Amino acid sequence: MRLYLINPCNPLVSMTKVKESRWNRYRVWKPLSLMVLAGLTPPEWEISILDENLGTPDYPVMPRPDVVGITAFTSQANRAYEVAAHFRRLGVPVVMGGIHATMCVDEVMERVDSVVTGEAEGIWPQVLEDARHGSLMRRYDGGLAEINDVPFARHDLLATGYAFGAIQTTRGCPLNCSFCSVTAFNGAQYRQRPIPDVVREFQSIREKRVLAVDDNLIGTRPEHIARAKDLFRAMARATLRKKWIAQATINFADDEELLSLAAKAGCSGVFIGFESPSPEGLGEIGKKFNLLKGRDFRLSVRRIQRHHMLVAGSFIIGLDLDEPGIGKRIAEVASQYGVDNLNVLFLTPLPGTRLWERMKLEDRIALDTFPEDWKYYTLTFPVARYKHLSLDGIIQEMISCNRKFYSLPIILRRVGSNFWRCRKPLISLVGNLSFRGNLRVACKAYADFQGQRGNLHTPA
Ligand code: B12
Ligand code: SF4
Repeated sequence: MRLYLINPCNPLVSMTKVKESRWNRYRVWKPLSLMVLAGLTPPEWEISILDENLGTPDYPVMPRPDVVGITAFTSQANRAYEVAAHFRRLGVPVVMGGIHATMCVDEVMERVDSVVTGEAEGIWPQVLEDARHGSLMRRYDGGLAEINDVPFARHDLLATGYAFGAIQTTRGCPLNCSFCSVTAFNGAQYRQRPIPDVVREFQSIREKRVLAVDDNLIGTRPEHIARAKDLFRAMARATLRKKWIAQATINFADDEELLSLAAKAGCSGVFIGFESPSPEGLGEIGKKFNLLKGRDFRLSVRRIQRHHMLVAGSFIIGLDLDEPGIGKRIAEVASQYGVDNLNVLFLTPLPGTRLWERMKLEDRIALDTFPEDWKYYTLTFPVARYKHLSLDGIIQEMISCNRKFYSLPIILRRVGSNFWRCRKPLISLVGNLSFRGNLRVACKAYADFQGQRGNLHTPA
């Protein structure tokens, strides 16, 4: 039995163009969901994982599969349907799962043979068994998996061409920020995989660099932090010889022992969601957690950097309280905090989130010709109507933010300071120049977007 597991591309996302530049290897990330599904698949199936981010396979010349499984974030949904249509025309049953299938079941159900909602661990072997007998059901629900059942991902199945391996050590997040799908999809309970499993899986990864995809590797409560410390100790003991990066909340900086253990375990950088430069903004999106204990963000960032870990900060433009000038303000605040890289995204109502419900109710979702418009839900296009910012206005704010943070003199100052403190100046320089280089591409994408879809935006 032949199984194709497919990760569809989104042509609007520059990272799909991996063959155009060697540097793009650093922008494509492994589709871990498919590697986990492969880990759940019984041995009688011959599995191919096809990641369209590495180039679109020539499906017509490939051997006919018995079943096709497709994953998709919302931004990949259009392409997922094209791929599904191709295989359905050949009479091959198509199953789709993942976040978009879970949040938009009816839409997906119209375009594939079977939809799997939720996490797949408890249900995927059953789906395959039914497919083998030609008795696929229209819908399966995996719910939330028992975390000990998460299998080792099949790291051996993907082609080379990625700079980073991927691993997941926890699922779920209690914070439930209004714009984020994680709590709705993976639940509010923070579930942790057994440490020996994580360490052994780490050892099976080929790449020297690894992305821990956890939404928050360290968690928010004392018992979470204690587990993170145990994990880091076990990783250090296992001498993995890997450098890894992860996402974490800002409380990472609160515990010197945690920082020191993370560094010893190989952590080279963290991605932290600061989201808004103002406390009111954090209140609006439901992330007051960032403000606990009267936090000094600059000091927190410094503490992390002292352990030779880089800090990438993420902010959102387009909150209801954001007014003209917000772009420059974010760039200034990110520089004050001292982050090494800045990633700014447009506030985007993703289906299934609290923000989606609110914006829908207020008739503020500007791009709503679905499924076609899903391709713009990459957080790099303004798809909603914003309170104080017009379409042109919010795009200008984004451009001015990035131009300010990534201006050459400021990059040189940042990298110079890293050099002085012996903190990975080369990586910092490459990261900053790559973001700067992307600005031109982004401006072209905004111009195309304004030309094609801009007329739909009227102020909120
Ligand atoms: C790693 C990651 C990335 C990587 C992607 C790597 C990759 N190719 O998969 C990168 C950094 C590239 C990325 C990019 C983006 N991401 Co992202 N990302 C994540 C993150 C943190 C982890 C995903 C992961 O690997 N999980 C581990 C695997 C094992 O879990 P899983 O994917 O959920 O898969 C399970 C089930 O869903 C199910 N399943 C999944 N697929 C299938 C298929 C079948 C057939 C079946 C049966 C079951 C099934 O089974 C799996 C095992 O239980 C999630 C947050 C999260 N917790 O999911 C956000 C998340 C998926 N990302 C999100 C977003 C918005 C994006 C971007 C659009 C914007 C951005 N800049 O972040 C871009 C998309 C770019 C594009 N191509 O269009 C949103 C998606 C929401 C939505 N409705 O689409 C999430 C949920 C975060 C959030 N804040 O809400 N992301
Ligand atoms: S943005 Fe981060 S902290 Fe907020 S709910 Fe999502 S995963 Fe949790």
